Formats: sequence, structure tokens, C-alpha cells
Amino acid sequence: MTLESLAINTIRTLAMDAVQAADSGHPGTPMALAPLAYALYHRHLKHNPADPAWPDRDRFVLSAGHASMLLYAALYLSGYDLTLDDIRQFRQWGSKTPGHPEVGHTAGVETTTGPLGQGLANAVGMAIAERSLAATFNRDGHAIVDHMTWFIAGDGDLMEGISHEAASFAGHQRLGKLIGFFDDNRITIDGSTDLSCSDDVVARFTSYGWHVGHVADVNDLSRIDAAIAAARAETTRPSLIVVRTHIGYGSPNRVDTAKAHGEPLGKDEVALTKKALGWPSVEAFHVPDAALQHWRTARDRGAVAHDEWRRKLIAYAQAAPDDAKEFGRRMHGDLPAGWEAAVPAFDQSNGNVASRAASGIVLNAVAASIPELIGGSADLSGSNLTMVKGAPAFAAVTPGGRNFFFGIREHAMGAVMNGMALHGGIIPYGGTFLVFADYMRPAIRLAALMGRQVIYVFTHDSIGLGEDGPTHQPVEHLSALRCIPNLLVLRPADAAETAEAWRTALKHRCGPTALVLTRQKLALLDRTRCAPASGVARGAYTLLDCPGEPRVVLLASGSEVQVALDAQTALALDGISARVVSVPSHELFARQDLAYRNQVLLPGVPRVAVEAAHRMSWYHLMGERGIVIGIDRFGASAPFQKLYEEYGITATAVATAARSLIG
Ligand SMILES: Cc1ncc(C[n+]2csc(CCOP(=O)(O)OP(=O)(O)O)c2C)c(N)n1
Repeated sequence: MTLESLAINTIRTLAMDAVQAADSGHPGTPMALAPLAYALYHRHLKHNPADPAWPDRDRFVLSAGHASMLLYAALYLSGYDLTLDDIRQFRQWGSKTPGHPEVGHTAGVETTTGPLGQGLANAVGMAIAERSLAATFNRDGHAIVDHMTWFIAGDGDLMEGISHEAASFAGHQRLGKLIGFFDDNRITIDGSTDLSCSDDVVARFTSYGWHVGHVADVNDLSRIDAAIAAARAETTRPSLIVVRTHIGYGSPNRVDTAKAHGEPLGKDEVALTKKALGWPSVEAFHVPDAALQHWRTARDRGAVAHDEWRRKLIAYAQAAPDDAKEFGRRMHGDLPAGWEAAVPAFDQSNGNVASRAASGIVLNAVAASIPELIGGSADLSGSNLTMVKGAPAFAAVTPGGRNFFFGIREHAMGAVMNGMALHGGIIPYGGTFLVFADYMRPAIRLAALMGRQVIYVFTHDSIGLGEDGPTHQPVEHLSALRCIPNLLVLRPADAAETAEAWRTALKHRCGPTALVLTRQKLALLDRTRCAPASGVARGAYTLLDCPGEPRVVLLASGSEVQVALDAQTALALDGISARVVSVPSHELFARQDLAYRNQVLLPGVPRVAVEAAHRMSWYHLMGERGIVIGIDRFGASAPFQKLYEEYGITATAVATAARSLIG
């Protein structure tokens, strides 16, 4: 067996053995793709196993995340911080080798994949980030940002609709430094792809504007090398290399079968496969010394590449010291000093503004001080108010542009933003109507799971959008978003709270934030009477008390804070003292200590909450007797004032509920 074959078969046997030991997992695809992983990690990727966070490393995404043993084996063998024992612990509690790759958990894993198609779109986002940073920082003779983004996708990734959106966007953007591999094994879980799919992948990607290459047999390393060379030479189009593989390669009885996808081979078949591969040992997890030594030269190659980049960076720092400092800041993820001074204050001179309009004003005010804040909208720029005025579009001809036209591709927008955030150096934001958060929910969930800073600008946040009717009126969305762990949902009540919401979102570095904003105008709350909007940072705060001990606490978010204030006035006329609490974020409030929460909620005092949305997410705040006034059915098409009336989102309803509680 050649040294190369030995090195490749080490992946295959580790994958078989790990899945066998765990009695769960996906052996067949790592076995099939072993030569490609070898070619990438040993020859083509610019990476340094000793420093998985090196800014100018190539990014690699295993979009077919179920084939995680392919990645774990390649990472362990090429010398990342992963041991053979970690491989033995595949899929076990607390191990570094969970079922699907998890970023921040396993050295060398660039993203959390699992939901098919997301990884491909993440890779598009990473390539976008690379291009944006290169355009911003590279100077003549000093290319400090110059790396490739790679992905491996399977049939599942390409069947998922998100792959269409992401690939179409990548083609349009002419992302020449993006190279993907399509694992063309023609098998999915249910059996042959003939059961469900007859796409012409080549025609599809060609039509998106991709260069398409071919490798007829994944075991032919020279063909892989040649296809990669051709893809690299193609600098103005992304590349997809279609690689014919055979799932379960080497297994006499499982090759080319769906059984090879997600089941252990079984002890006997593992033995037969090792024999068929000419493997030198029957021991599980056997790693031949020669193979490991050969693999580990990846470290030397990595150190050389990394050193070369360090030298480039030193030269750059001499030529452009301020730029070098700024590059360091951005890649380190620090916000620029003094940026908060740019957050605008709002007063009555701004008049009544919709919170979406206030959001646009804040964005434009902070944009100059936070250049890493880049993003746009899924074809609703004029509605979401996500454009930075005067800045160019991000496009192939203007790669330094900061306004993104994602097109009508919410699903990809979410995942592309994840890729941009994962790359580092960028804080991405993206807008659409709140109701279409559903179209990007998978990516939102992953941003939350990965703990990445992504900002969603969700406008048209309730029946308050009026005439577009029930298809466009979110009802269940606030509750549905609030139950995603590690997602901050912020629904500001006026322009001042909107500024604070942006401030909070920008400071929230370890997870995504959804800004939930109105279409309709909101009155600016009178801060000479009300508490300052800085209370937003605590999630909920006492906005306004009436004289005397409060006999009821009125809770509200966003546009319904005014409804609560009006109810407070009505109750005061009856001599009932009510407190109004603005609740822009349930999640932030839940993080406050008990003393603060009690100080705001006044245990023992009855509560009424009002929000033009499904009631579900409020009950944890309501105590035993609280009443929630919300909407548990779909909206309707009418002017918004009429809708509020018809749906009972009124001060009268709040005051009536309060009286009923007080008795
Ligand atoms: C969005 C999503 N749907 C379903 C699954 C479950 N799933 C995991 S792998 C797979 C089949 C994928 O087939 P393919 O990409 O051909 O992988 P291969 O069989 O080649 O390993 C499915 C349906 C998933 N991970 N993500």
C-alpha cells in the first residue's frame, strides 16, 4: 500500500471504528470521501493545526455535517488539538467529537452543521467576508487577507432549497475564492437519489454562474489536484467540483447502499472491509505510525504558511500601521473605542417616528464609527430601512461596499450572515418583515447555537402593519423567537428605546439579536415623566408610576407600551394607581437578579400584560393571577387603528382587565 493510500485508509478505518464503538453515526460518507479530505488537509488547505484561529487561514465547511468522522479524523491526523482518545469518544457525553461538528467546541471546526444546506450557505458568507475584508484592508503589495473558502456538500445539501438561494447569490457575487465539492454518491437515507431527484446539478450551477469541474473517481488524487488547480485559476466565478464517490467505499457488502449512510457496518463487515482495504491490523482505532507521521507534516506546511503570513503582516504594519491596528481590532472582535458617542438621542423634534425609522436613523448614525457593521435586506431595504446612505452596494465590482442586496432569499441571508459572523471581522445585519423570520428561522437557531453576533432587523412587527393583512401580520412570531435559546429579542417602544436596542445588540457579542420594529409611527415617550430608555439594557424597567402604591402592574412591549400608558391614565381617573413597565426583552430581564425583577414586578401586586402578538411567551412574567391581552388568531386586512379595536388591543381592555384583578 502506498503511503498515501495508508493515510487515506486511516480515515476510513477510524470512521468505521468510531461509528462501531458508538453504535451510531455515519460511516459510509467519510469512507467515500477520505481521499478528498486527505487532498484538502494534507495538500491544499492553507491551515495551521497549531493555530486554528489564524485570521488568514482557509475556511473549510463540511456542509454534510453528518459525515463528521471525516472531519474529526482529518483534524486529528493533521495535528489539531484532538487525540485518538477523543476519536474513541465519538458521540459520547462531553466529548470533543459530538455527532455533528460544533464550532467553538472542537479545534478546527469552523461552523456547526447538521441541518443540510446551511453549511454551503455559511461558506458563501465566509467567502463574502473574506472579499469584504480584503477590499478594506489589502494594500498594493500587501495582501494580508487572501484565503479560500471550501465546502463539501452532498445530495442532501443540494436538494435543500437554501442551496439554491445561496449558490445563486454566490454566483451573482462572482465569489471566485469559493470552491465547493459535490459528493456525487447518488445515495441518501431512503435509498437511491433516483427516488426523489433528477436535477442536473451541472446545468444548475452553470446557470448560477459557477464554474463546474469534475472528478470521475474520488480515489484519483491527481484528478482532484487538477480540478482544484482549475478551480483556483477561475478567479471570477465560484467553483463546484462534482466528485463521483461510492458511499461505504471498501466495504464489500455495504458499498453503494443506503445502509452505509447512517448505520454502523457491524463487526464482521468492519473486519471484511479492513481486509479488503489491505489494512495492516484488526485492532480498532489502529493508526499506523507511518500514516500518522505522513499526516503530521501538515503541521510543518501549516507553520510555514502561517509564518509567511506573519511576515506579510509585519510588513503591512510597517507600511500602514493604523490599518494594521484596525485589522487587529476587527479580527479580535473588539468594538471601536468611543462608538457609543455616535448613538443618537431622540427628542420631540424628531416627531413621531416608527421604530423601523428610528432604527434606520441609528444605523446611519453609528455606521461611520463601526465599519464592520455591514448588511442589508432581503429586497425590503426601503421598508426595513437598512441602507447606509451614501455607501456603495456590496458587489463584485465594489467589494468594499457595505449595503447588501440579498435579493428575496431570506433563508440564505440568515445563513450567509452566519458565515460572515463566523469568519470574523464583521458584524452582519439583515432585514425582512418579522413574519418572514420563519423563512430564516433555521439560520437564526444556528446563530444562537453557535453564539455568533448577527443582528436581525425585523420590521412590520404586528397587526399594526395594517392593510397587507394576515399573511404579513406576525402573530406567533414573537413567542416563537423568544423560545430560541440564546437569541435576544428586543421590541422597543419608541425611538429612544430603539437607539438603546441597537446599542444592546451591538454590545451583545456572544449571540444573535432580533430587533422587532413597527411599521406604524410611535409617539416619543415623554422622558421628563418616564424613566430613561437606558432601562432597555435590563430587559424590563419601570417606565412610569402613578402617585401612591401601585395596585396593578401593566406590562407591555413596543407599540403597546402606549396602550398601557393610556390604560394607566384611565385607571388613575378611577383612583387606581397603576405602574407601567416597558418590557423590550424577556431574555434580558430573565438575566437580572431576583431583587431587580421583584423591584420591577412587585410580587403580590396583580399584573396585566398587553402585546399585539400571541400570548404564550408572557405567562412566565404574570404571576398566579395575571391577565395577558394578546392575539391568538390570525390578523386581518384593514387600517391598523381598526384592527387594534377589533382585536381588543386597547387601553379600555387593559383597564378592564386591571379592574377585574383588583376587584
Ligand atoms: C435539513 C435536514 N433535513 C434532514 C436531515 C437528516 N439527514 C441527515 S443526512 C440525510 C441524507 C443526506 O443524504 P446525502 O447528502 O446524500 O448524504 P450521504 O448519504 O451521501 O451521506 C438526511 C435526510 C438533516 N440533517 N438536515
